[in-house]
Amino acid sequence: PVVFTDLDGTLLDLHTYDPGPAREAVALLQERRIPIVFCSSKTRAEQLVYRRLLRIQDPFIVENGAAIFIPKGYFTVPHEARPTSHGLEVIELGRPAAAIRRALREIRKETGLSFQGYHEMTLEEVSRLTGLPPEAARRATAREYSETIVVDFGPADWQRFNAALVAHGLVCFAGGRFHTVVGLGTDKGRAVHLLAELYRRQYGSILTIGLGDSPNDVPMLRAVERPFLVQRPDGSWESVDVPGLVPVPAPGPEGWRMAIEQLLTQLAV
Ligand code: 2M8
Ligand code: MG
Ligand code: MG
Repeated sequence: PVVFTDLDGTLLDLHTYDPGPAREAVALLQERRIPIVFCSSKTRAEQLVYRRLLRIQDPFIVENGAAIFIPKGYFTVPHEARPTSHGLEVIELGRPAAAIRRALREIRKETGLSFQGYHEMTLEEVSRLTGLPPEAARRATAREYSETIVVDFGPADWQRFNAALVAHGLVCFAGGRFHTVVGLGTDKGRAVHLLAELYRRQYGSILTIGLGDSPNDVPMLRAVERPFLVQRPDGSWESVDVPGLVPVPAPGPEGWRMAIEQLLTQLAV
């Protein structure tokens, strides 16, 4: 098996960014040598910190499916990836952040809509908005293939904004609290499909598991055989349309722990 998981609001508490009770379940997977693949809108810099914290050494998917990072030598079968820093190789699926930021400025001029991207805020503003300490806020702004934006649109403005994005070859996904813009055709599901294929080339058939909490997780949940949806902090589930979805009756990391325990029980029989 391979576990693909969202971070914020799923493996990590949406507000404290802490894995809390999920740590026990991470350890259970690690004892069984089951890979844990982060699949999040978080950046490479942010995910490196959580990999270190949880001692995870598996590949990871950043910025809403825009790139896959693979430790050098992790797969021995050949695949398309180019070397980068931290002993990693990268498969880039999205568009460069600079081009996305440029297009967003043009869209603002064309539509007159008002929205604000991380790169247009000070570090203090991003820190206050996200609740991340300044150093972590800096890692969130170190975006390579996306831009997180803050918007307050009604339905009509959303329609105009989405149309403008598509015209510029972009698309926007709703995370737990904000929206993140990536290149059109980029989503968590596409990256999961590609990475699952690399696992299959290496190991033959594998069971794929997915855990998420938000609309941007839907493509990932649709791409796996066992999709789990954890609750929001208020105890509700995001309304999503995913065949075979298992709603977990607990929020964030507590739900993550329950889902993994349930999975391991099923795998044991
Ligand atoms: C953004 O991600 C969250 C989680 O899904 C969201 O969209 O609501 C990203 O900018 C991420 O990089 C950042 O760490 C997070 C902070 O809450 O916000
Ligand atoms: Mg989330
Ligand atoms: Mg996320």
